[in-house]
Amino acid sequence: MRLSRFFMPLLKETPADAQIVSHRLMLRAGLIRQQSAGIYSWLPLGLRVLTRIEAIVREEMNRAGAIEVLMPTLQSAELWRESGRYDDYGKEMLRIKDRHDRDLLYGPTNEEMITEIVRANVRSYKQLPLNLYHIQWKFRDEVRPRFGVMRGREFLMKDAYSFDIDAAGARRAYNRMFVAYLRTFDRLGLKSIPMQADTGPIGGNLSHEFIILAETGESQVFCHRDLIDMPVPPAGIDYEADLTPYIKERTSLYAATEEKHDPTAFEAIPQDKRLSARGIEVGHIFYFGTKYSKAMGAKVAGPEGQDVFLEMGSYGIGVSRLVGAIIEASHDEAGLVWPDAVAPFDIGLVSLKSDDAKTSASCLDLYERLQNSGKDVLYDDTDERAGQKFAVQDLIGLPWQVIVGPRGLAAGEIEVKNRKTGERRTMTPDAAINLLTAAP
Ligand code: 5CA
Repeated sequence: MRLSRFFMPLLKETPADAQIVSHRLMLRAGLIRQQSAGIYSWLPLGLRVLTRIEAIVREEMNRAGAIEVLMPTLQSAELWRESGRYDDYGKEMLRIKDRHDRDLLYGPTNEEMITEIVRANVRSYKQLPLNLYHIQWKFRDEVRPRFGVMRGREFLMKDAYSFDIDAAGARRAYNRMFVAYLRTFDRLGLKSIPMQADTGPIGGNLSHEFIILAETGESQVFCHRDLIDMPVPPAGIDYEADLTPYIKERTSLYAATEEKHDPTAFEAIPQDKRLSARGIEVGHIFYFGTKYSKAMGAKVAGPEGQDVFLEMGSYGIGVSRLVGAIIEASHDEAGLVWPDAVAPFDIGLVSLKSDDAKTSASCLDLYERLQNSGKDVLYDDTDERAGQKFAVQDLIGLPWQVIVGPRGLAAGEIEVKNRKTGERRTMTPDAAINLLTAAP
């Protein structure tokens, strides 16, 4: 993509009402634009990041055996009256009337709708287990939307729902999601810690929040320090195998959010290993048994022909919140520092003199060769001055910068900068291609 033809509206001034660094940087680097409180447009750079996160979430869900569907954002109030949550949900739910005066709502979550789909289509235990998920916009009329996409009113969520014939099966489904979540956040360059958590309006009595430690996080959390660097399950993990030993190991050390905090258990941890910190909740998994299946009559024929209510769990990831969480974990004074896996482009190619024929020819050659080897390149072909171009590159935080100017070219060299380490090296264009297209 040529910058001269791209749409990347940067802000010069830091927006006064943005309180945390991720929100400030998302606005300054033109990732999002606020449309109303807690409601954002995703501009091209932001959308590219969001899409890449979504792809990783999808890949790990599929690998764990979940199946993708897409449910609508608007739901009928009737479904929610069946579960009893239409009244319980209160003001957080956005309620809408259509032209026939029917009650609709903008979905804050989808337990009811997915239960209806499974109730209508699954008749026998032989069709189980089943885990269905979608990645869809949600609306919650939060009392205090804040910190940009961290606590929005409209936000993108991955929500999965598992259906099993018995509690043991449901626990296996829960364990699979537990492992898939650790892998997903690791691939996004984040260290997540599963913590015992409150189930709130979703229900049930077993749940884990996946927390990223960050000073700006909204949750107060308590845990054993050794959890921070625990290894993550490998890509080849067998999801059909018994994952219990793995989950046991992961949950053997104390980790809880404020609502579930047990000071006695916490103080039993050696003092130098106690961690009381702030965290961002990027995912939340729940086991709630037959709460929805009983209320909504979702049952199947069991092995002996008897009717059995479905055992269920639900599993959420805050996809749009993750953009903010990744930035909180990875930035510096000059701007964003994207992990390779989610960067909006792999490389920023900077021409130091766009009106110089040799420089332009060299840039174009690099641009084409890098793109042909599968790299996404943002080519700054504008006629801004060099200092300004460097500041923009640092602000948008692409993993690599390739800087091409007449003086270097006269010596047959260009410059390559690693955004994360700040290291700059001069080399020939061929050496740069080799470096940047080497397998990650
Ligand atoms: N139905 C369940 C699981 S699918 C559910 O809704 N869980 S949840 O309420 O915990 O939300 C799942 C995830 O969505 C949270 O872990 C969080 O990362 C994200 N999330 C929740 N509310 C917001 C919000 N207002 N803004 C941005 N992300 C949010």
